[in-house]
Amino acid sequence: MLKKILLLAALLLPACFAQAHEYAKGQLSIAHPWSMELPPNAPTVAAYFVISNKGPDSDRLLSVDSPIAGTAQLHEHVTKDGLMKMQQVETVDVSAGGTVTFAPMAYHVMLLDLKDRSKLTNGQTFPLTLHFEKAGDVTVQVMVQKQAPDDTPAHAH
Ligand SMILES: [Cu+2]
Repeated sequence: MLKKILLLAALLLPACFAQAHEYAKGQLSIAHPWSMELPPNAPTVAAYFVISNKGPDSDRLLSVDSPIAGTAQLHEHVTKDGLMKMQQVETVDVSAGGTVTFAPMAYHVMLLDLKDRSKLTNGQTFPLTLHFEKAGDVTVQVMVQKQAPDDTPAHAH
């Protein structure tokens, strides 16, 4: 019974209200950066977010970095010979008026050579800086969660 009430309360709350965090720089906005909580010995950690470009000009994500990792790469998921795998990409284009979703099984930031695991548990956040060709640098706080946000990958905002 209690569970039902809690579920109902959760449904009545707009999903974004409880955990919305969004960053803006120039024409760009970066919505809800998050990462899945992993076992403490996980060799790599992935980060996800949604980039929206509200302006008339295209932009490009050139690279990312985080103080918690020695290396941060941009990755994509591809299907090759019937196998799903991920591979590094040089840059990610964000077209004028476009949206690029970083999500499991899609584009993602891969953090390797982890230096500080203290922020990698549920409810914590860690900084991630995105370097854009035109908008410049945007530092966001990545929220570590046990589960993917309900509205992944298509975030209404
Ligand atoms: Cu990856």
